[in-house]
Parts: sequence; structure tokens; C-alpha cells
Amino acid sequence: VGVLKWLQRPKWNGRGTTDNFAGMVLERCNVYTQMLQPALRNVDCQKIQEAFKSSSISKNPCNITEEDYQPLVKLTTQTIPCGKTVLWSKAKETAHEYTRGDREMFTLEDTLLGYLADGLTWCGDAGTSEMNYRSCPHWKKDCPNNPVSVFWKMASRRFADAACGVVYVILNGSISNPFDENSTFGSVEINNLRPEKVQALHAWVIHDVGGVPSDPCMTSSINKLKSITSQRKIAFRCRHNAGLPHSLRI
Ligand code: N1C
Repeated sequence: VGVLKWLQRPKWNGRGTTDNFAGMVLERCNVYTQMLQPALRNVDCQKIQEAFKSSSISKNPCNITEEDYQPLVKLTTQTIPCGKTVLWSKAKETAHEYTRGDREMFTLEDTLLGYLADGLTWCGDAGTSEMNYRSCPHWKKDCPNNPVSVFWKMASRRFADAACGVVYVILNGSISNPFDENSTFGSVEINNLRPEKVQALHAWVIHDVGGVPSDPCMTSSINKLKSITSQRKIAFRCRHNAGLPHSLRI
């Protein structure tokens, strides 16, 4: 009994592949390309679904690389106009609330690639051609180079690298560290913005209604962000606001 139980234990510490992963990817692709961004109506969602699955199928889920996503990336090419990129850190819902109201602005989840993957988990296994619905590697407890972590790092890097004009970032002013150097924004995106085409980074620090003791833009956390942008020769502006602004333009 002990051995049997041991054999049946989940392999990894993270949640398994989302139920109906492939079906959800196909469905999201159809919604996005047929209803949300008609400019992409000619993409082949069947192919996209297959490329997404193939990125991790029959592979060790601790050895995923950005190259594994190349075919998917190629099929989902999309150009975001200058001045329309919205980054966020620890403020996902707030950022999406904002871009829902202004369909011209794009977070990564408002691009096809981010839209397909948002909230999903996926991984395969070296020995089989099935997804693993039971468990997937947890980035801390198992391994950092798992399909989901590598995906967001790759997608975030490319999203920031492609940004031009004024770039916006929505930060969470209700926590002590609105700019976190270990976050994806602080470790990947900020370092991949290109000074030659990014006019400025405008930060919106959103905090709870009821006021803050002092200006969140003056805290050491935001000062750190300011100094990184200045080293990188990117102009920086910061505003704080209780609740969402009507326009991100400062
Ligand atoms: O680590 P974060 O936030 O600072 O990452 C956010 C930053 C955004 O600007 C996005 O462009 O990085 C991009 N991004 C996503 O779009 C995204 N969607 C879902 C990064 N991560 C994303 N996720 C998942 O949330 C992913 O699993 C990652 O680990 C978290 C990061 O959330 P965070 O710490 O609030």
C-alpha cells in the first residue's frame, strides 16, 4: 500500500494543466481574432492551438526555453501602436479595468499571445505526448524553467522590447513596495524598454480611496525606479491617484 501510494503521488508541486487547455486556447483565439481585433481575422487558430501545445508536449517541463515558443510567437505576431503600451506590477485587475475602458490601450493580456495564456497553466512530460493535468512544476519548489514561467518572461521581454512612444506603467500604491526589482516589471520589462524609441515612462501609482499619508511618488521604492530609468536614459514621470484616472496621459 505504501509503495502504491508513493507511485501515485503527483510529480510536481504546482497545479496541473488547466482542464480543456487546448479547447480554451482555440476558443480564446477565435474570440480574439473574430470579435476583439478584426485586424487579425486571418490568423489560423487551429495552427496556433497546435503550436501552443507543441511548445511543451513530450518535453521535460523543467527544461523549457524561450526557443520552445518560437513557432507560437511567429503565428501571433502583432504590432502595438506607439504610445499604447500599458505595463503593470501587482495591479493586474486595475490595469485591465483601465484598458477595458480604453480599447486603444494594450496590456500584454490585451495582445493575442497574452490573451491566450492569461490565467492558464500547462505542462507536458518527456515520456508522453499528453499534457500533465495532474501537476506542473512550481517555479520555486520545483524549477524556474517551467512552461508557464518561461512563457511570461519571454512574452514580457518581447512586449517591452517592442514598445515605443510614451509607455505607461500602473503600480500598486497600497503596498509598501510598489516598484519591486524582483517582479517581471522590475527585472524584465524595465530593462528591455529601448531608450531610442521610448520617449518616456509614465507611472501611475493607484492607491486605495481614503488618502495616503504621503505622496507615493516620493517613496524610496519609486525613487529606485526613477534612478533605473535615468541610468537607462529614459525620461520618467510619476502620478498618484485614488482609483483609476480617466486618461493615463499625465
Ligand atoms: O511580476 P509582475 O507582476 O511585475 O509582472 C507584470 C508585468 C506586466 O507589465 C505584464 O506585461 O509583466 C507582464 N506579465 C503579464 O502580462 C502576466 N500575465 C499573467 C507578467 N506576468 C503575468 N502573469 C502572471 O502573473 C505570471 O504567472 C506572473 O508570475 C505573475 C506576475 O504578477 P505580478 O507579480 O503582479
